[in-house]
Amino acid sequence: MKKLLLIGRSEAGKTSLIQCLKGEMLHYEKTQTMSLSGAFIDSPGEYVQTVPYGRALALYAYEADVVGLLISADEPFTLFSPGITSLVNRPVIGIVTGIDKPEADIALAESRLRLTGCETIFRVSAYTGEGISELLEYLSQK
Ligand SMILES: Nc1nc2c(ncn2[C@@H]2O[C@H](COP(=O)(O)OP(=O)(O)O)[C@@H](O)[C@H]2O)c(=O)[nH]1
Ligand SMILES: [Mg+2]
Repeated sequence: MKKLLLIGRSEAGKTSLIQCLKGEMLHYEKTQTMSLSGAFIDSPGEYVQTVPYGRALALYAYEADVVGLLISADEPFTLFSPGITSLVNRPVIGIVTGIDKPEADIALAESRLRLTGCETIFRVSAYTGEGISELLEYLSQK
């Protein structure tokens, strides 16, 4: 299993996605700090929302095999700058979360992820489980 670091704003669905990937029941948990859970590294949304913490994320990427940039399908705007995947010397995948949401605009979220430099993009819902097996399969490849 590749070790995955998840990055995205607060409420993007990082913690729920990890619970879902691990086959756990979803339960709300505020992410206070960087946390390692099996093959998954969760990060607080505050880390992408402020510049100094953002630098910390680039360092945490060294602990991971792959970095996932998350955008919830109903986010009104994105915090990710164009081309940021070039800051990290690990493969970066895009993950659109919350594709089950009524306000979801999956194509918009996906185009924002492409602008960051992500080439591989997964579309998932931690609620319905859609897209989770594709992501797990990617992570289980050597
Ligand atoms: N509809 C829907 N809601 C989700 C999904 N994933 C997370 N949520 C909800 O979005 C909120 C924030 O989720 P959380 O995982 O804590 O986000 P984090 O701040 O990025 O860790 C919670 O109320 C979740 O129940 C999803 O796939 N679909
Ligand atoms: Mg969280």
